[in-house]
Amino acid sequence: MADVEGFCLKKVLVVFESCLTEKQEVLMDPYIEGWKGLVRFLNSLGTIFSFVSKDAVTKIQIMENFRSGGQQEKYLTVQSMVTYELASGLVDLKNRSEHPNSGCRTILRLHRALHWLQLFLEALRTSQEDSKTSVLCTDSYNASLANYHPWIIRKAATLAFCALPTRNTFLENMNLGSPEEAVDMLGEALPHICKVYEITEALYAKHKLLDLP
Ligand code: 1PZ
Repeated sequence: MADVEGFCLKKVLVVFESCLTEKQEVLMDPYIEGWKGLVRFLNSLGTIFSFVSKDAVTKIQIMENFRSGGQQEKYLTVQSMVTYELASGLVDLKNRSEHPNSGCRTILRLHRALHWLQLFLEALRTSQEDSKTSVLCTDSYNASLANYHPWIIRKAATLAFCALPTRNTFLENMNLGSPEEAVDMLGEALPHICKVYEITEALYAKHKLLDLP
């Protein structure tokens, strides 16, 4: 579907499918690509979400810099990044000090946001036609990402959610055809995002990285 007249979320969601290697590792380039697409979709919802997309863009850029820098092959997968950064002492484990923007802590922020996305899209998919997008979005945010955000950000986020369009308009904004067709696509695409999320979560848990400052 043409990007000029809108934005096809399906293309973005299928990118997450290509993140997984045979060895169940998460490839960095499609992960970054997927995030860029999500940011474009977010921007299509209006400037009220600029403060969100700005932060996501900053984090995407940090990861792109690693992927084009001198140690780029170390950042081929999330797994190789964790191994490399930990072995080289490149991760601040207690306080943000010498390595404030490690790949590990940056991916952790995106990873937590991916959990919110998963909950939100699943709620949207299974909701009734007259459900309020803002309520679905707030509930999934409170169940996930909000736990890591200070009060002021929670406040700003919850206020911005009120500007979300109705469920059917939102589904139509995905440019996948009718709301019913969009719901079907979500059913196909979401398991791939879940898988990427679960693998990253298990990796971070194994290395005790889930609370990186
Ligand atoms: C459909 C509506 C979309 C609403 C987006 C829901 C997410 C609200 C998140 C609010 C984030 C506010 C801005 C900055 C937050 C940062 O402080 C944190 C922690 O990073 P640190 O300060 O430690 O460096 N950043 C994040 O939690 C990452 C947030 C990324 C959000 C990406 C949303 C993508 C939306 C896709 C929409 C389809």
